[in-house]
Amino acid sequence: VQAVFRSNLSHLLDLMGSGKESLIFMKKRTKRLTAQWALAAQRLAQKLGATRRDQKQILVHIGFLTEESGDVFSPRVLKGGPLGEMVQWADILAALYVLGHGLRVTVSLKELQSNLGVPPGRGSCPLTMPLPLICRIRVIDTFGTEPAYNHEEYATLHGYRTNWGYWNLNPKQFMTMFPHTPDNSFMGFVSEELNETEKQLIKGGKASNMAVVYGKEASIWKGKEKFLGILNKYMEIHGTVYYESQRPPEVPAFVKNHGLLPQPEFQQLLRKAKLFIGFGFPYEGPAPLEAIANGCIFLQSRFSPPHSSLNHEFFRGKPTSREVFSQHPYAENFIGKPHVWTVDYNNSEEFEAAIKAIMRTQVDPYLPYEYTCEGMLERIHAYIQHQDFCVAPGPALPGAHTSQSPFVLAPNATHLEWAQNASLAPAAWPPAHSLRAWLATPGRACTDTCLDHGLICEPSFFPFLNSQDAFLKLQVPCDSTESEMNHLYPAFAQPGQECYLQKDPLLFSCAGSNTKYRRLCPCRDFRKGQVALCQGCL
Ligand code: U2F
Repeated sequence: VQAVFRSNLSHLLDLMGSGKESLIFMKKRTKRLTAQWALAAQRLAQKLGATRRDQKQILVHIGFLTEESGDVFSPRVLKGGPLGEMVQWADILAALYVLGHGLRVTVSLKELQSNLGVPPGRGSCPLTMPLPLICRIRVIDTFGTEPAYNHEEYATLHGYRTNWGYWNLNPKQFMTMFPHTPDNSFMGFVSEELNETEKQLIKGGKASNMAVVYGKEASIWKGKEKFLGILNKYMEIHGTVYYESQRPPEVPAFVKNHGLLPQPEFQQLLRKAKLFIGFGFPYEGPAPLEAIANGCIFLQSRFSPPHSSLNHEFFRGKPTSREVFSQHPYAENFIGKPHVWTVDYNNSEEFEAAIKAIMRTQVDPYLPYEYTCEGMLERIHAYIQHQDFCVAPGPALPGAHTSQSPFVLAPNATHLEWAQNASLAPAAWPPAHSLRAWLATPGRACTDTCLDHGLICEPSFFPFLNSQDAFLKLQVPCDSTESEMNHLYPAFAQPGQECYLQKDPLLFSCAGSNTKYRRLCPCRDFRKGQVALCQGCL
């Protein structure tokens, strides 16, 4: 069956169920964005022309919202708790629905099990799932799971075992909120897009001295008096901090606190403001993208040393060793100046100078293509058409065989999965001709090495580099070659001129580095504003 684009989302709203504050938030968002989704669908349909799209049957289990997992989100929706995840879940559902796929949504373990036809107790976690289902899973995983943490035996032996991960999935089955490491698939979410008239209106209506502070929870403001004091010399400060009856003590009296706002009103506030200022938390949320899309400049602190699971409570236990150099690395690296200013907050002069310069800087509202509705539809369309983990070439995955029965799963994290059509040909994707190999400098990860060359690491190309022949072609002088399990291999160790090959394809990893090694890195090009897709990848 061919998938047909949908522009009426009322049936989706019914599918999403009701009752919980989290679902109410998600449904309001979906309803508000209906026109944007419809327009995006029209544009993508035009772009794809006569491309055949198969309709998939997709079950989305929102594990985090189930009673079985404790549903910590729903009670905090109206109290300043995280909304970023719900933004993403709403947008994923909308994208799948608009693309025309068959959709089912479950928010309890019971519903999940009855949809899967598995006995109670099974089905919520890949480790307890029937094998044929495993290769059909997609896991929505905000911060990502690096291969070293995903490989159960390796993680256990080498200290990478955390509360999450070690599921032996193809790392691409984990789908993230931002493009962290290309070992995972970048799923993303959307931000509202402005048309030209709206952009002009907003530019004209900006108050150059109005700042909005990033942070709906009072704790984020704690200990920030010094910065707020400096900022207050130049700008009128607004906040959207949740409070019960009186002003939270962390928020100084000179701040105009609106309380937690409904999403559309928060957008309106951003439209008037010049500056959106972060104080270091939350990490990597949607709000800075919304601010920039509404013509604000985002000012944030540089982290030196960088935060990671090794030194910061928030990241501890997360299956990643990624080092975070600022509150919002995507904003810093993929957007940058003039929209994003990353400065050392410990240096008051630098901080103050940035505020003064920002007040004089004109910017246009800006939204990267990958965070528009069309960009998200394009990306998910490409994944659905091309990613097939049941017939993965190279890596021998558990449950790597096809079956007609659709989908599945999830415990604590939210998981999303779609059925793959068993007849789908395992065509190489991305196409192998986009491979560009690079030998990293000692201590450099493949993620960074590829970016250094204006490219992106592509883990599915590792098998092409994992041979003596590949080392030879790159003119690496190997005195000897060994094959071992190590997530940094293939690599070259300088003293001794030894070349190392990867023994277990499940461990191929763009992330990771060690000064002992020069890693052999598979890179590819990417579309401007759509880093997940190579030039010839649609
Ligand atoms: C992140 O979650 P957060 O919810 O803290 O992320 P934010 O960037 O603050 O924004 C989420 C949404 O909240 C909305 C705003 C954003 O789309 O439009 N909002 C609102 O409705 N009313 C207001 O007054 C202010 C904002 C992140 F997404 C998660 O991955 C992290 O787990 C979490 C903790 O670091 O931070």
